[in-house]
Amino acid sequence: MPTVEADPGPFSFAPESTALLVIDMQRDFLLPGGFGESLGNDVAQLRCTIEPLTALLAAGRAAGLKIIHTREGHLPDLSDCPPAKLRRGPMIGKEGPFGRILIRGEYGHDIIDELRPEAGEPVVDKPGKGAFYATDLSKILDNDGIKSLIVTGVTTEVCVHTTVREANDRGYECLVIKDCVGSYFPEFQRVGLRMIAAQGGIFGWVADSPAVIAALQE
Ligand code: C5J
Repeated sequence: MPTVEADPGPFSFAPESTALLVIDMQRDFLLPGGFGESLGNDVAQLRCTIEPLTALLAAGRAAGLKIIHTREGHLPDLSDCPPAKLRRGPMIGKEGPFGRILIRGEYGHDIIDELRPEAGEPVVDKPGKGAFYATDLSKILDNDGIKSLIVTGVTTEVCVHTTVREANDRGYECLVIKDCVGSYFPEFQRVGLRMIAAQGGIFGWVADSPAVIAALQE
């Protein structure tokens, strides 16, 4: 069974029951000139994940891992966007440089070209930060007997963290890939990753992508 050197200890996984989860690698969050940048964020802090994630995806596909992508966003009429979220994110649904911000079907809502899903890879649209809330993710994982998740994407302390916490409570073993998750805030990246593996791995494990790629290729 492939085993990866990780924090707080070795992480072993069976490829046939492991999914590689790619969270919210969307243009609205990652493109220069987009929604994320318009909030004053430095998108370079997220864009540094693209290259390692491209390599990890290639290795995951070659090893036969199930690949699942997610996108955060809402229906055009915003009926699935809680008023409380809209009050604190008033730009959601407004016209931006890449279409209506975080609205399904708009250019900015979709996944960046570099990480475009391949045919047959599920794309889970989620209205919340967690990938389990109000989605079919549990069913998709159950149907394929998935027990372990290799977690990547953005942002580390928001959608990645929420999803890992949801997954951990549902009994999945989560390995978070440190160079394949990104935050606009270096401090949140550092502390977010520490929080996953603290206290003996309270939410899961943390490792580098080269270690996972090497394990997949053994
Ligand atoms: C945020 C996300 N940060 N995908 N979304 O609002 O983490």
